[in-house]
Amino acid sequence: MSNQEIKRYTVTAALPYANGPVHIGHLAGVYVPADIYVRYLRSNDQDVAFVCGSDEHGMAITLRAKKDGVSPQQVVDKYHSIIKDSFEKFGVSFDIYSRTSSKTHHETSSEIFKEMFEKGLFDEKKSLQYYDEENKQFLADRYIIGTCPNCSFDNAYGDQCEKCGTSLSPSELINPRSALSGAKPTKKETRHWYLPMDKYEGWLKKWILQDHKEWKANVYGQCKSWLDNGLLPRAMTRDLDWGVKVPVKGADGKVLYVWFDAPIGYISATKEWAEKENKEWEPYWKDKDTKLVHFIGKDNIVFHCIIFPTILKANGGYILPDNVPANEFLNLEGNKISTSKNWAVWLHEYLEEFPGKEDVLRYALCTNAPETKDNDFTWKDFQARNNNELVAIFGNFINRALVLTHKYYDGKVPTREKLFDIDEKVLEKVKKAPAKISKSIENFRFREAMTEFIEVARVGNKYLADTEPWKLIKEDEERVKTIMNIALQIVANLSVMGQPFLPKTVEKLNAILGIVQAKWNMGGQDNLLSSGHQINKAELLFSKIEDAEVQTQIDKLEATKKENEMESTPITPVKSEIVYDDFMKMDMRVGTILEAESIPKSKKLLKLKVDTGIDKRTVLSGIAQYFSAEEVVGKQVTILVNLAPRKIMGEESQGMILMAEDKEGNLKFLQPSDSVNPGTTIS
Ligand code: B3M
Ligand code: ZN
Repeated sequence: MSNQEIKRYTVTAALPYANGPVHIGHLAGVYVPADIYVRYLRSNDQDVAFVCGSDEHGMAITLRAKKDGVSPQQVVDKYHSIIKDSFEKFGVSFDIYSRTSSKTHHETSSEIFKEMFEKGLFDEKKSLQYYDEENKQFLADRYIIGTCPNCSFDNAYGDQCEKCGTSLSPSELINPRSALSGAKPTKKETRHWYLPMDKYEGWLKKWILQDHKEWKANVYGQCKSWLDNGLLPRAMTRDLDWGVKVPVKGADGKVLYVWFDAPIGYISATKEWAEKENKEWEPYWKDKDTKLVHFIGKDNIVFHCIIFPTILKANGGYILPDNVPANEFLNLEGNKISTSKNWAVWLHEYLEEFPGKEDVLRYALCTNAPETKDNDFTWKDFQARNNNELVAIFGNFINRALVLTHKYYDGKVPTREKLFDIDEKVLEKVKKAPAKISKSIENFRFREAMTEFIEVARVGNKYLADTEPWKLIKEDEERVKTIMNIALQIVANLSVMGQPFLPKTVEKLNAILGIVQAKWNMGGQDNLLSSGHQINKAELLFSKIEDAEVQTQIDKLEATKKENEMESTPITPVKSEIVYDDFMKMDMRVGTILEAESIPKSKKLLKLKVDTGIDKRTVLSGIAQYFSAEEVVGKQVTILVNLAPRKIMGEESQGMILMAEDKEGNLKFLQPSDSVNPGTTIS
């Protein structure tokens, strides 16, 4: 669509599952780019509906509810408010942040399903599905666990093996069991309504592969491989009790497939917003002069480029997405971000720990966004972006311009006299910037757009450094007036062009400059501030982030990593049960190592002389790879003294030193917390 034909924009951002808070991966992948795009459109006076909300149905929610021992509604109520609140505080400027458990959404999504059902657009199919007799519940794929046929991991899900990543179907699992009861599931007949995706394959190939070659390569490529592999009918209903009830007779106990209802959540949210704004919602979803853009992460491409458009196409009368600029994934300190492993920087925690630094995170996530490939967030890079760019270039330039204006002119913008070549060049660069930034934003290249924006500050910084008004003031006051006037025009331009990128900073800057927010089309001009205009007291827009602040965050992640490792250590299976009398046969004592020596030809053994309190005896122990002979002398140890003597490497060993083995296989002595007499019994 050319810009002239566009009357309005509907911009959607992926509905975050309300089963956990939002983290920086969500922000970098979806919400920061979406917000930059929308703020840019609004600064161009475009009519925009920016909609989002919590995705409150589906497996993710019910599994969390089961894990937390609460109801799905309690889960979504908790996380919907955390997510909504953190987006607001961070400054993502949704027109509405709704939720799919809303009445409007249930009505809208079931209406659309019913319309399709009545048009005969679904194929009804019976199938045998795994069923949990104890819970009287059909088991969705995620609720079936078993051994992966590919890697023998014994906790693979019915749809995917988390260990080797293989996509599975429940029938492929070896020894399947119910995640609800642990029991072996039975098979029971059920029926579902399938969307015959295969029938839309030809249309999709034309609509995407021919008509949307301009889509991002990562998006186009994923769509192409899905279409090349051929589409299969996909069930649009599930045997679950949490979700939008299927509005068809005889469908008790069934709900809409979450990926049928969730994207319709964009439409429901638009309806709710339009009602509040006393507007019509239809133009935003039905008028051909509306540009629809979906912001998502790469794992949602098929749902937004193939399934949802097919639903809209089948229904008829709806517009289709003009673009779906999906980002790749953001990793954290070299590891995949993981909600379940708490390996994340949670937005609500960031906002608490870095108050007033919302734009710093926006900046760091935008300049480092995974736009074409997965990228990595590190706290050191976050600190560097803030200190070396926002403080040292952007903030430093603006502060210098403001401070010098107060120092030389009591805060009034000085007149501009004769222009020199350096002045002309600088003003020419600033004049060209808005068009460059517009092109990058309109092509969803936000990293590039941000770089072009910060370049304007670099130009200003260099202009002052080259002209040195603080030296010139002593000899050529007229010249300094011109320099400071131009510097202030550049500052005002940073306010105009900074709106999409650093909204909170621009708000502060406008207050300092004593101006109202100018529109995008004012950008590039060299007379945004008229001579004599009074600017207010300067304040620092950014402050340095110290090493200690960043180290705290790194330590926090290290602690998380240790917890995860402890949790993920496969616990050695318990040995077969013994009775009390068996245990009482063992005579364990505290012993003290008197002497120790290595044994020739053995890397593993140390020959120890141990004072057992009963006698002083020789014990051979396989600890040589973990301890030197010198360092064990004097140590108190746990020794099994009534173990029958054994010949090892030609030496007789009389007893056994008990050791603990950690997850790396290192051995640790078992010692009393305080030293005791050798021979002290252990029971
Ligand atoms: N709830 C987000 C995800 O897959 C999913 C997006 C729905 S957008 C309609 O993580
Ligand atoms: Zn596997």
